[in-house]
Amino acid sequence: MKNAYSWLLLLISFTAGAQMNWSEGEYASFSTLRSGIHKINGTTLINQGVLGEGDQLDRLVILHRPEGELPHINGLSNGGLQPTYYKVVDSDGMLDANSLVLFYVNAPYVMEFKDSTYSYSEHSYSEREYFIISALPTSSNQHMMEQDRALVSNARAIHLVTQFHVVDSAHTNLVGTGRRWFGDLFDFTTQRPYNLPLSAAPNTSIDIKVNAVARANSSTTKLEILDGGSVSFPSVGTSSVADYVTERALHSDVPAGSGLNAVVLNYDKAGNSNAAMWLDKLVVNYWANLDYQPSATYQKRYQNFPRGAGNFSTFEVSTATPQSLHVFELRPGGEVRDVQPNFGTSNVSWSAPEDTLLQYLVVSTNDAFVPRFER
Ligand SMILES: [Ca+2]
Repeated sequence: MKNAYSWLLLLISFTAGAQMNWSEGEYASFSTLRSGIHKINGTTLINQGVLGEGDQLDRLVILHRPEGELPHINGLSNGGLQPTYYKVVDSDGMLDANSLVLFYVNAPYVMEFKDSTYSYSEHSYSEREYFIISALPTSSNQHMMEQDRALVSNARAIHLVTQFHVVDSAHTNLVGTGRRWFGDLFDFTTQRPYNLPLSAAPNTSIDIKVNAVARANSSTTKLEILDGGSVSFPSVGTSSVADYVTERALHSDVPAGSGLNAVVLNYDKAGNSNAAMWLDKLVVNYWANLDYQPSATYQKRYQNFPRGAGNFSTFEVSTATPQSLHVFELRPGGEVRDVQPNFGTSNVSWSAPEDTLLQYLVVSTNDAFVPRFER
C-alpha cells in the first residue's frame, strides 16, 4: 500500500513537471516579425510543456513588453511585462491537439496612424518581437474582453481603408560602424518591384516614402519610382573610400489607376558602371476596399476615421465564409477586444463609435500568424 502511494506521488510530480508555472519563472519564449493576430495551437502547447492535454486553457499566461527600446531579449525581464489577452477557440475549453489560442502582438517597429496615414518608426535593436507563454495553477483571467458592435442606423458607411507596407531589411553595414544597415543592392539589377500584400483600390493614390544611399563618380545617377517622382544623388569619390555614400529621401504619390499591386524602384546609373545604390527603407501607404482578403504576411486594417462623439461608422466586409471570421478591435493604448459583429450570408458587419480612433482586423484562424518558438 505504501509503495502504491509512492508511485502515485511520483506520477503526480511527473505530470506536474510537464506543465509550466509562471509563479516559479517557467515559460516558453516565442517571437514574430509581424503585427496582427497570432495563434498557438494545442500541439505546440503540449509539446513545449506549457500545459498538458485536458488542462483548462484559461490557465494560460501570455506576456510581452510593448514599450521601450531595450534589446528584446533583455526586454523579457520581468519588470516591464504586460499581459496579452487572448481568445480561446475550443469547444470545451480544455486543451487538446486542435485547440487554438488567438491574441494580438505588435512587431517591434511602430506604425502610428494619424491623418489617414501610417508613420513608421523602426526599432533600434531588433526586427523580431519576443513574448512568453506560461501557465498558472488556476485561471489567469487573461480572456480577451468581448465587445458588442451591433449595427447602428444612420451611420456613415466606410468604403476605403488605409493599409501600410514597410520594407526595411538590414543586410549591409556599409561603413562598418554597426549603426546604419541597408537592404537591397541596386547594381547589376537596377530595377526591383516591391509587391504590396493587398492590391490598392482602383483610382486611389499611393503614398510612397523611400530612403536610399548611393555612390557614383557623377552627379547624374538617380532613384526613380515608376510612375512617380525621382531624386538625384551627388557624386562621391569612390577611389579612396570604397564604402562612402550619400543619402537621399524621396516622397512621392503614384496613381493606382485600375489597381496596383507593386511599387517599382529603379536606379538610373546614367552610364556610370561603378555606381551602386542600397535601399534603406520603403514605406508605402495605400487604400484598399473592405472585402475580406487573406494574405500570408499581412492582415488588412479597418479604421473608423473618427469625427467625434455621437457619430458612428459602419463596416461591411464581403466574404464567402462569414462564420469563419473573427473581428478584433484595436483600441488606443494597445487594448484588443473580441468584437461580436453581425454575420450575414455573405458578409460580416458592425458599427463603430467615433469618439476615438478604432482599428479592426478581420481574420480566420487560417490567417492568424504563427510565431517562431525560441526556447
Ligand atoms: Ca478541447
